[in-house]
Amino acid sequence: MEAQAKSVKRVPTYCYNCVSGPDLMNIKVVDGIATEVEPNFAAADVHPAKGRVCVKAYGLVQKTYNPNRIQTPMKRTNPKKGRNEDPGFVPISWDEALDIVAGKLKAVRAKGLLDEAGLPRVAVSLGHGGTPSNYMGTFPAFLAAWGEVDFSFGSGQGVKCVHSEHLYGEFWHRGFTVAADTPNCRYNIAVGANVDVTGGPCAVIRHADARVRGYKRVQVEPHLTATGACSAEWVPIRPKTDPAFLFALIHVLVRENGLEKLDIPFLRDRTASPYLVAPDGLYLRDPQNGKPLVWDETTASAVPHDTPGARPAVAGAYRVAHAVVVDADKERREYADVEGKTAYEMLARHIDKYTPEWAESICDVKAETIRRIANEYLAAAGIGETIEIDGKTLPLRPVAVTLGKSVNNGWGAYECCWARTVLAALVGALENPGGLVGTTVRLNKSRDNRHLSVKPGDDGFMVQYFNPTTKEEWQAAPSTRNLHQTLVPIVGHNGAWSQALGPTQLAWMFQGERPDDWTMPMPTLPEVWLVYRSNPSISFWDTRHLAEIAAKFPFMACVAYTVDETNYMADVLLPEATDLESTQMIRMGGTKYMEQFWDHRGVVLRQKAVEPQGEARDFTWITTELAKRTGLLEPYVNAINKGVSGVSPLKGEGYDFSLDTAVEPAPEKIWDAVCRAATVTLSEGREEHDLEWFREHGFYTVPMSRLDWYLTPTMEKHGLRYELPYQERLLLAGRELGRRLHESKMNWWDEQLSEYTALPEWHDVPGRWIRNLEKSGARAEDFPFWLLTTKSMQYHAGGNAAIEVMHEVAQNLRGHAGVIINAKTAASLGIAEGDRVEVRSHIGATYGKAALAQGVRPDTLVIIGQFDHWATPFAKTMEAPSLNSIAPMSLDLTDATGSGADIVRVSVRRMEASA
Ligand SMILES: Nc1nc2c(c(=O)[nH]1)N[C@H]1C(S)=C(S)[C@@H](COP(=O)(O)OP(=O)(O)OC[C@H]3O[C@@H](n4cnc5c(=O)[nH]c(N)nc54)[C@H](O)[C@@H]3O)O[C@H]1N2
Ligand SMILES: Nc1nc2c(c(=O)[nH]1)N[C@H]1C(S)=C(S)[C@@H](COP(=O)(O)OP(=O)(O)OC[C@H]3O[C@@H](n4cnc5c(=O)[nH]c(N)nc54)[C@H](O)[C@@H]3O)O[C@H]1N2
Ligand code: SF4
Ligand SMILES: [Mo]
Repeated sequence: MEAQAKSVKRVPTYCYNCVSGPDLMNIKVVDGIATEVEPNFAAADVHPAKGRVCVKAYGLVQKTYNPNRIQTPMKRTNPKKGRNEDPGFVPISWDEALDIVAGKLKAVRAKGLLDEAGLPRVAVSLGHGGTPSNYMGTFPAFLAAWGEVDFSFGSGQGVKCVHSEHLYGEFWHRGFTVAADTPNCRYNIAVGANVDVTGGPCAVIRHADARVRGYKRVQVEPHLTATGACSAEWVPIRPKTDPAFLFALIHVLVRENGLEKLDIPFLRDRTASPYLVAPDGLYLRDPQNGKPLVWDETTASAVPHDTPGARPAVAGAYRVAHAVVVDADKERREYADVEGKTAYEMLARHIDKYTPEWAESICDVKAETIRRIANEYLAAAGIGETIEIDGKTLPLRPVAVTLGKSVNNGWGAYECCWARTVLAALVGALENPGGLVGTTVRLNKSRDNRHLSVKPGDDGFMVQYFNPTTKEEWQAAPSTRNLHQTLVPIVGHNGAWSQALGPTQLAWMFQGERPDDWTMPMPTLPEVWLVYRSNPSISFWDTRHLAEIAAKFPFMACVAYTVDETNYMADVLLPEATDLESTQMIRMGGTKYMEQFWDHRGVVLRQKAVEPQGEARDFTWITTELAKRTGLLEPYVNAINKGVSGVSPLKGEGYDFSLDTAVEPAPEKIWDAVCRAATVTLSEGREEHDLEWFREHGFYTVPMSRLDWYLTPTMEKHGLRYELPYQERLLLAGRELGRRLHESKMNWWDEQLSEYTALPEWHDVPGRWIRNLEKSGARAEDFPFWLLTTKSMQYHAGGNAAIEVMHEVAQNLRGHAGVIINAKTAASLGIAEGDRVEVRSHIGATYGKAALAQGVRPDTLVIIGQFDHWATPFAKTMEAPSLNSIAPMSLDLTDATGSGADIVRVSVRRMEASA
């Protein structure tokens, strides 16, 4: 075919369909038709995966030519909405579609951005871990021009993503997402972190190289994932007991090995270990300046933590002549001749009871295994070793505990995140080469450089932007439907990310029922709901019910690829030019989730390799039309000029590519300006490249030092400490939040308040799921199994479920589109390979084919991915089961950060063979 073709070209572009991107590729285009996805070897020297993409990207050709695509704007003709109501979508012109949407938006604007409940009249839902922003062109500039928007209605990204890690990781070490420093790591305890499957080609190559080098990965997970299979050891832990396992590891380090074997300089200088804690559990502070006190070994006296020349004691208890503590609401208490224990001492005493023998019965992991793993971890940490990086000598601490999304959410997640970060701190592996490193920040600025987010704050720690819980400032009337500022201090208020990481299930649940003692304004429905690349009716919990709630929204417009279970309720569908048909420039390089750690940073262009199908239009064109039709052209172009959608401001020192705010800019004009501004800023004025240049070259990078991978040198530079191991701030935030809620006569968040502890205690985490089903009237013994979910290499959440070839390749995996059951368990239930089974929870049932395996705990079932589609073309014919159809949305299963886990108690039985 190539030989006879008139034209063959290779178009460089990116894939960013899952959060592990961007990855670089070429699209082979033969006579105007995309025929193949190929690596972009021109990027081999800069891209960590050497210019390669994963299997999912190879589906993009079929995605483009999928006959089931929405190819013209559509409007709904059936005013009734619901799963059993055919929407009656009919094609309309772009003019009509844009006028309908802009008309609704203008009507809203005329009434005011906020409604009578004080909530934004417009809500926007974007899916899959923020990846839509890599496809929605200038839409962020439109949102900026618009003003208040509610991002409350989540899709499962956020609260069932790696949620607690996002919040606590960013709080402790600016690690919105946290990874091992794999290229230097020697020992990785991966607790449900399925990174060979989910980390994309950059993670796969890093871990493969590390294996060759001889690193050891211990996979702690109830079933054997591909990641587990590629690990040195698999520890099949009982679901939801991971905090106990991790606490026992700390016990072995602290109680059985002791401080002398740990990284004393790191604990002393970079953590709050020496801070003295009063008998009431608060930091002892200097009566004059309020600074936390430490015990100075050189003068044998209590001094403020930042006293020059002091040598703080890490362990021990000391008598302090005079000190104060500052409790919730700034209540000050004075102490004379009081005993202060160091924070490390508090930890050591606290962890005493959590022995490996204690953990064994909870986790179903042998005490000797736990003890051995802890000791292997400590030995591999090589405390005292150093490494030279770009001319600087840094500690080398090649050990890391990594956490996957299912231990990172819901009850137990705080304990897991705390324990693994403490494990890193104890051996000096936190943000040092070889150890545990954050990849990016989202709740803090600057979002492109987490080092710039490190600024001195209170008590010798980094500045933190908690939502206020003081009497004067607490947000008693929520500003969003998921109550993020009202209920979750740690999520902060940094724009869309803080909002979207609020307890999004509350936004859904409280549209139906609210707690009896709800005293806040009644939540309203948004008047306009915009949805892009997100399918909450498949990806959330209790999805059948969720779809019914979505059906009540008065007006919904979706930028759509195919019909799906969420936009089935839409009033207008706008067809978008997809991955290979449209243009956008984004940043790449630096450090970014999941394991993108580069030696370069730069920008990459996604470009129109082929003409859009049908009447599909570039999202930037759609956005500009909406801005024009809503009268927001000027603020919209202004936002673009400020760099809201591009990668850098279009005007800066020594350059000016800014666009005329009075003129409607063509998409090419916008991206041309962005290309120029990006290259001028990246090269510090040395180079300027336009859109034409990028069409040929694809990307532009400048070198970056690996020193930027690690935060500790920056902390050192500022003389700051990590806020570990003791959590006074969280304790006080919880106390104040409790007072505010109780003053408002609300007790429905009390269970969540119990999570605010300075040193987390084990509580019966798995028992919460059992109590939840009993509370709803079901009997625990009727649901004897755990049902979990896991991801597969072939799917990015539900985003490519409509692409047939993905299903075809996924069939090569055991258990895809089925229910994975331990072979012995199956035999005892009379279930054979391939039998159709019913998996039932207390809220419903889901059906699929049994896939028998040895590599899964006898008490655990697993369903891969998120399926059970009923509207998405092709996907709905797959008859694949889904955990989401039968896992409840519940306040009881929501933790203090507002997240929940993908897990539910179930029964399983063989369906009678049909005649
Ligand atoms: N059972 C189970 N549930 C899960 C998970 C799990 O592992 N198992 N994972 C959870 C996690 S971590 C996350 S982040 C969420 C993600 O869940 P969501 O945030 O809902 O994201 P996706 O499933 O990727 O959304 C996909 C939607 O985007 C549409 N789409 C795909 N390509 C295009 C395009 O080019 N243009 C347009 N306009 N639309 C497009 C698809 O048709 C689909 O409707 O799911 C969560 N839910
Ligand atoms: N191929 C692919 N890659 C992706 C995505 C995708 O959809 N597809 N999505 C991206 C996104 S949005 C995210 S959030 C990340 C998620 O990345 P991961 O967290 O690596 O994703 P999962 O495959 O869901 O892995 C979670 C594992 O936890 C296990 N697990 C469940 N319950 C427990 C428990 O109680 N204890 C322990 N120890 N393990 C448990 C599950 O069996 C599962 O294998 O992946 C990203 N990368
Ligand atoms: S890992 Fe695969 S799907 Fe995700 S961005 Fe990279 S190439 Fe695309
Ligand atoms: Mo996610």
